[in-house]
Order: sequence, then structure tokens, then C-alpha cells
Amino acid sequence: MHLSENDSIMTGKNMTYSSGSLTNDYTTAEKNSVLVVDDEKSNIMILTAILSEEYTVYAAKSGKDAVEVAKKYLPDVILLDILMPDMDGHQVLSLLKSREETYQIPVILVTGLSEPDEEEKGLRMGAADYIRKPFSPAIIKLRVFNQIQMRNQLNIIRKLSMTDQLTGVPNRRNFDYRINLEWSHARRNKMPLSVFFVDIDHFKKYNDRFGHIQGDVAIQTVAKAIILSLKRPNDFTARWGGEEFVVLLPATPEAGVLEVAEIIRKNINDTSIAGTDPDAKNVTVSIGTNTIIPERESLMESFLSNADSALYNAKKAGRNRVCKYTPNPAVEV
Ligand code: GH3
Ligand code: MG
Ligand code: MG
Repeated sequence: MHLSENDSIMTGKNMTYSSGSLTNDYTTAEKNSVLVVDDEKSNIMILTAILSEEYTVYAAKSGKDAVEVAKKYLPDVILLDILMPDMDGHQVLSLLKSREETYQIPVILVTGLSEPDEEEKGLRMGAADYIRKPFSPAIIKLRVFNQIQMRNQLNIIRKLSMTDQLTGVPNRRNFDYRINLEWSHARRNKMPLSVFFVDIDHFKKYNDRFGHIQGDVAIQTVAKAIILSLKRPNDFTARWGGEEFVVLLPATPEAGVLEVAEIIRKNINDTSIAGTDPDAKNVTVSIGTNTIIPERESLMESFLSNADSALYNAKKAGRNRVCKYTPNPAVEV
């Protein structure tokens, strides 16, 4: 730890995001991180010394800075002093618990207050644990470790619940979450949002011929081909179910989605999935696309079902092709 380098953080006056770490190893992605909040410089130094071997340690000297650092770095655990000038630990805790980005971060209150009422108040407000000063380094380490371990396990469960087991791509639940975000974003910013469904052609026959295990390999290969064709960081694919995938392209107009869909169709058509069988045709997919600039009255369900009807048209027209949704002309009664 280089104190001079981090003095601005220690004083809390000119804290910048880029220098928000008390250690110089915060680039190590695998390390869990802890935010230490205390108005006493000496306490921050002691806690950093105890924790920095195992964790990336961020520090904040005031409640206001603590909330900012927590939002920016999303530490795995926060050690929060209660007695601080301006904003006390309880106020900071309440702010952290009220924000979408930070409410899940476990907070361990650290304080010299010994009244049981204070402890009860903190726990009722959502603190995960409570440590009294003077603290022993071993207790600090163990309590932090317990919270980190629970958080890591929770993250694994969360990740599993959002991932399709066969292909490793996001699952339908993940897609539902994502499309809600992208839909609101597109509506707010009046940006086009595109979607398409990718469905493997005659897959029942494929399974019948090659068996379900090879069928699974084909599904995995299609997932990979889709992933490799998506170039922008916000492009998103999920397994919709069975042999069908859905792709969401934010800020992408119709010409863009048609281009990406065609690349995917072609890549899959050109990939020899069936293996060594000389008579086997390649696996092909049909794709139905739709694009919208959502307005207040637009329905997300119609946006998706219209892409699905475009997929139906691609199947009807002979498969191994891309069709875009076009509204039916009005029928005169
Ligand atoms: P179409 O060209 O009209 O899409 O015909 P299709 O045979 O692909 O469509 P259909 O919906 O009739 O059949 C889908 C098949 O996909 C049936 C099912 O056995 C197979 N399938 C669904 N999920 C899986 C899976 O996880 N693994 C394997 N191997 N097959 C699956
Ligand atoms: Mg199919
Ligand atoms: Mg299907």
C-alpha cells in the first residue's frame, strides 16, 4: 500500500473512481473485494492490513464517499463504522439498502458502541453482521470470510439459475430480465430494438436419425455459431427452449438485424454438424426477425409474437432462410 498515492482517498476530499483502492492489486479479477468505511485513518489502515492479503480493499472516509465507492466498485462486503460525522453508519446502511445496485451487498457494522439496542437497530435495518471495537484481526477475517463465502455461493446459484445447462448460454429467465431492460431503454431513448428467433429445421428427423446425444451436440454447435456471430457487447442470445434460440440486438435497425441473422443462417448452413455420415445434410435454421422503436402503447408480447410469425413464414417458404415481420395489409370487411 502506498499511502501518498492514496491520500486523496484517505482524506475523502477528492476521491476519484480510478484511484478508489487502497491496494495496488484491484485489477485482479478473481479476488473478492471489501470496502472499509471509517472516518479514522488509523482504523482504515489497520483493517486494510488485516484484509489486503486475501481481498482487494477499497476505502472511504465518509458516508457519502462510501455510497459512491460501493456503487462504482460493487464490493462483495462492506465494513461500516457507525460513529462518523455528517452521515453516520445507520444512514449509510439505509442508503445502501434503498438502492438497486447496492442493496444486496452484505454490510458488517463495526463500532465502539456496545449497547445491545444499537446492535439490534443495525441488524433490523439489514446489516449482515456486527463487530465491536476493539476488534481482533482473527474475528475480522472470519466474519468477512463468512460473508464472502455466502455471497460467492449465492452468485453461483444465481448464475446457474440464469444459464442453460446444455449450451451454457443464458436461459429464458435471463432473457425475460434482459428484454425488460432493453425495452425500457429503447423506449426512453427512441432507439430501434431488434429481435429474432432461430429454429433448427426438421430437428425431429435429425434426432430420429442420429439420436438425442448427437442432437444435443447439434444444439450446442448452433448456440456457439450464434455467439460467435454477435459482435456488440449488448447483443444478447438465450435458449428459448428446445431447438430454438432468441437473439436481442439493442440499437439495431431492420437492415442490421437482417444482416446478422443472415450471417448466422449461413454460418450454420456451412458448418458440418452431422459428422461423418456422407449422406447427411447439414443442419440448417430458419430465422424470423422483427424491429421496433417501442412507444408507450407498444406491447412487448406482440413484438415477440410478430418475430415468431416471421419465423413461421420462413418455415412455410421452405426453411433455411431469414424472414422479417411485415404487418398484414388491412383486410376489408
Ligand atoms: P421444423 O423445421 O418445423 O422446426 O421442424 P422440427 O422437427 O425442428 O420441429 P418440431 O418442433 O416438430 O420438433 C422439435 C424437435 O426438437 C423435437 C425434439 O425432440 C427436439 N428437441 C427439443 N429439445 C431438444 C434437446 O434438448 N435435445 C435434443 N436432442 N432434441 C431436442
Ligand atoms: Mg425446428
Ligand atoms: Mg421448434
